[in-house]
Amino acid sequence: MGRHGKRADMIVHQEQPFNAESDLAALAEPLTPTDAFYVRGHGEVPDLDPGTWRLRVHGAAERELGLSLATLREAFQEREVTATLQCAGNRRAGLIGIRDIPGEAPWGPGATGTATWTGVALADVLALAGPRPEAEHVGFVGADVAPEARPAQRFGGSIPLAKASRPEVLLAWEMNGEPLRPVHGAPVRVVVPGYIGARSVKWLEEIEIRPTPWPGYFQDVVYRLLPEDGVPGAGLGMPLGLVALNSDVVTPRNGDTVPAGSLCVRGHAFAGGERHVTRVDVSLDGASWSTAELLDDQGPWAWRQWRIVLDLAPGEHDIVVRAWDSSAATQPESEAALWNPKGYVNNARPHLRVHAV
Ligand SMILES: Nc1nc2c(c(=O)[nH]1)N[C@H]1C(S)=C(S)[C@@H](COP(=O)(O)O)O[C@H]1N2
Ligand SMILES: [Mo]
Repeated sequence: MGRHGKRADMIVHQEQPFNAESDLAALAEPLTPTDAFYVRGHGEVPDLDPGTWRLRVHGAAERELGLSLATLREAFQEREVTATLQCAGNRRAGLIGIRDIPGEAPWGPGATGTATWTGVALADVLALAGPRPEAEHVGFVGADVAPEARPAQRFGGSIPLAKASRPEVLLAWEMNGEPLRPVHGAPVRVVVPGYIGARSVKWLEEIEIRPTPWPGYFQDVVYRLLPEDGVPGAGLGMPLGLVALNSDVVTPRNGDTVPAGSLCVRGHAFAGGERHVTRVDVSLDGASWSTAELLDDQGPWAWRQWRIVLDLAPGEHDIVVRAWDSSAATQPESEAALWNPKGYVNNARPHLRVHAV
C-alpha cells in the first residue's frame, strides 16, 4: 500500500502535494476502487478533527449556520449518489504532446473515476439558511492553503445556486461505503456531479451564498479556458464548469500486441453536465464505424462502460473511438485543435495502435 492508502500501481505526478492518477486497469470497473481513485490536491492534506469540525454557512442568507458533523448527520436526510469526478486536466499529456505546457502535471487518462458518495443534499442545508433574493451562486472554501495561488489562499470555487439547489449535489462523508479518507476531503467534501472536479471542494469548512461567482484564484484565474495565445489573469478566458463529453479505452492498451481474430475492446464514456452518453462508435479505418454495447446504467451522474468485439487481421491497427451524448454532440477529431495554455478539456477521440499477430 502506497502513500495515502493508495495502490502501488497509481501513477504519481507529485509527492508534495500528493497528485496521482489511476492506472487504466482500475478504470475497467463501473465503480473505481477507493484505493485506486485519482487524487488532485493543490496544498497539503489538512488534518481535521471531525469532533471539532464546523461548517459555516453565511452570506446572502436569512440565517448564518454553524453545523457540526453530528448535526449534519442528524438534522438532514441521508442521500447517496453515484457520480463520476473528472479533473479538467485529465488527458493533458495529449495536449503537451502537441506543444509543451510548462508547470502543469502531464495527466494521462486516469484523472477520472466513479464512486458512490453518501452525505446530505447541499439543497437541504441551503434551505435552512434561506438564500436571499440576490443570491445567485454558492461558494465553497476548503481548509487547505494552496501555495501556488496568487495571493496564497485556501482552495475554493462556486457553482450557480440553481445547480446547488438540486438533489444530486452532496456534502459527502462517505465514498464507496466507507468513511471519506483524508486525501479525498475528510471529514466532509462537496460532490458536484456533472461539473469539473475542481468544484467538488474537499475539506469543506465554509459555504458562502453570493450574488456573483467565487472571486478566488481557482475560479477567477485558473480552471479557465484561454485562447491559444492567452496568459492567465483575473477574469480572462472562459470559466470551466460543466464537464465536456469524453471517453477512453481501458483495454487493450496503446502499443499492445494482441492475437489476430476476435478482440474485445472496453472503455468508458462520460457526457458531463446534464447530458448522458447515447452511443459509442469504434473504427478501425477512421471512416466506417461500428456501435459498441453500452453496459450497466449507473444513473444520470455516472460514466457508462462500453464494449465491442472487433475482428482483427494480422498487422498494425489504429483503433479510434467516438462517444455521442444526448445533445447529439460527438468528440472532436484532433487534439491539435484543442491545445490551450493551461491544458484543460482534452476530449478528443481516443486513438490506440495495436499489433495483431
Ligand atoms: N480543498 C480542495 N478541494 C479540491 C481540490 C483541492 O486542491 N483542494 N482539488 C480539486 C480538484 S482540481 C479535483 S479534480 C478534485 C479531485 O478530487 P479527488 O482528489 O478526491 O479525486 O478535488 C477538487 N477539490
Ligand atoms: Mo481538477
